[in-house]
Amino acid sequence: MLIKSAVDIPSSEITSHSAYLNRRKFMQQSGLAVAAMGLASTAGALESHEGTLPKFGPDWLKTQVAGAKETAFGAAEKLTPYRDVTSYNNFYEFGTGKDDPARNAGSLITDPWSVAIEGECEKQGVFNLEDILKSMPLEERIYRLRCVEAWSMVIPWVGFPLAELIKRFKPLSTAKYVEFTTLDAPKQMIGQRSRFSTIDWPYVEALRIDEAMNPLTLMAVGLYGEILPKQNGAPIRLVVPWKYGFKSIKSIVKIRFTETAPINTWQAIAPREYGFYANVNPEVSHPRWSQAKERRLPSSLFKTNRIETQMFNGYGEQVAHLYKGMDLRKNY
Ligand SMILES: Nc1nc2c(c(=O)[nH]1)N[C@H]1C(S)=C(S)[C@@H](COP(=O)(O)O)O[C@H]1N2
Ligand SMILES: [Mo]
Repeated sequence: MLIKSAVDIPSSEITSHSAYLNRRKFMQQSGLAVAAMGLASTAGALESHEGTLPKFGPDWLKTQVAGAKETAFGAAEKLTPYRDVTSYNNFYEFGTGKDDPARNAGSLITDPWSVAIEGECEKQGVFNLEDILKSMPLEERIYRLRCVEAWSMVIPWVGFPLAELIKRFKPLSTAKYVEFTTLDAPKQMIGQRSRFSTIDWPYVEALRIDEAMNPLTLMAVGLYGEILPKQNGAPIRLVVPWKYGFKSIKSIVKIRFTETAPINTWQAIAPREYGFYANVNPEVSHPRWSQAKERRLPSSLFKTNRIETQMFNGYGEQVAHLYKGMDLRKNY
């Protein structure tokens, strides 16, 4: 049953940052007040995107995500609405059209989920998601996401620094790279069944270990205060905000520490167009288009919302030191 809330925040306001945070605050406060009165929580009725919320996923994860700590990350940024974040996607395992993942990802089984830890580390093994997230404090971080195709979004993620996870598995001194692999399950993923696919599944991405350990690098398990929708990479994905979106690999089932640089999926398909680093860089064009500007979603024919692209997607202060002395034209 849907209980009408006492405070209705107009949907036109809901996507602005302050409205979102105020709503969260209200939900927390009302949650407390309601609990004190011994009544069921009505917080769900406040959701502007009610009806499109994930109806799958284990309760323990939903509870943990809902309790994520707010942070100051990206607080000045205007959020891309939930609808755009969850209906305009790249997830080729579910088709190549932007609306294919939202339509086709329902068949993905996200619970139970486990992640295999392999390679140059002390603690290898297969760990279920619940154990990985146990005692992992979740936080909310608002990050810009810049796709190599020259569109971008602003997304409030819920997750934890990848560094926290890496430390637990005790990488050896020979671990120079960290490789991530997406689920390989053609029965669940219609795009993996396609005979026309140019991708050699499963999707693979990797970072240098110092990039992986950078405090900005996030493992996300939620967005907009909810668990990740399947089209956004449920139940766990990478988010590397200073790199083009294809580095932010979805639905991860394996993390492997390696001594040599892995070959990533897009790098293997078109090495002249997609390099290992893929740092957002307005000065280095893609061979087929300029990277100087981007289309910030939501955008339309009449309001294209084109903005200047920033070096390292605006995160240079935190990450430029990682590439000191490197020629970023060669290391694209
Ligand atoms: N496994 C997998 N991960 C992926 C992709 C993909 O096709 N498969 N697409 C990437 C690209 S190109 C982008 S821009 C982002 C998009 O993330 P979003 O749909 O959550 O905005 O996911 C990245 N992660
Ligand atoms: Mo992308």
